[in-house]
Amino acid sequence: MSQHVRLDIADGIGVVTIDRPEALNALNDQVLAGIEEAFIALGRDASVRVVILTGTGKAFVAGADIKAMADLSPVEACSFAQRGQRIFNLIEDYPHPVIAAVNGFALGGGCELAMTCDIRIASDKAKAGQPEVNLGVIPGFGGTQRLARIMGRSQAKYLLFTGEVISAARALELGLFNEVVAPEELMPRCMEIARTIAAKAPVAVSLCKHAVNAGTDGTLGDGLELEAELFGRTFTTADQKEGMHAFIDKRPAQFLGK
Ligand code: DAK
Repeated sequence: MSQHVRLDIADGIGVVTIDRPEALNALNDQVLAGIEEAFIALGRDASVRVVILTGTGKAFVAGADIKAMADLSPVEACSFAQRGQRIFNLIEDYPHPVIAAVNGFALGGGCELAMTCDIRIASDKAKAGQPEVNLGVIPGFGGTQRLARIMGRSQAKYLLFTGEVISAARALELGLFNEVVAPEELMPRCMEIARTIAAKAPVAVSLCKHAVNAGTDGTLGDGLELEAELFGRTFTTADQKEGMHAFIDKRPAQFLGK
């Protein structure tokens, strides 16, 4: 694992911590490699049901590393973007929910990283934005696309054009953050949500994620067709039988993840 990224797994919950506080957790090659290694390792661990992604210090991630990017050639910039997008897709396509615990600045590539996660819980000290226009570039890790899908085109364009850095409270209003809590409550609240999700039927949770991700960008008809197919797939699992019979028997369900 990269020196800048830690992975801890306990009780079905993986915690990925970006730990490069001296550069506000800016995404350089080592940090990107560490995130990639962490999600590959998580993908191989069948015990994991939920992942929390966070940063150390006063930033979640303050963006792609401007110092590392400044003198890239166009070919190197393209390869950097492709690498970043591949890693961000790995998180978005990870089969279990990923919660961003946004502990501080989530700017540029950091805001884009948080947006690849399924749920964003933030400290009231967090700030978010896409300030790339201040640097003469546009977001390269999916920001124009995911921001508009989360908050609508008009609000996304405002943030993209102005580069404004917004408070956690404003990000909550815009739907970028799901919830804002006091800093000391951030990890306990994320763990509480993670434990709640981890207690549900894992295949059903995973298929919910897939249905939303794969089904909401096309027509409603196509999305409903996908939902019906995935609904049918849950009836191939032991957990569907267990969940329904536990309800009928008036007892808690014991899910096996199959
Ligand atoms: N990159 C590199 N270093 C950074 C950094 C960053 N994004 N953000 C902060 N740092 C470093 C600072 O340079 C400083 O280092 P030293 O001077 O101590 O060596 C250290 O972290 C502490 O930062 P500050 O001293 O600035 O701390 P403050 O509390 O005063 O200010 C700040 C915090 C977050 C307001 C400020 O650091 C800031 O404005 N940072 C830059 C935020 C930003 O502009 N982020 C967007 C980066 S651009 C693409 C792929 C990806 C992208 C674009 C294209 N393709 C390949 C097409 C993505 C672009 C971005 O993310």
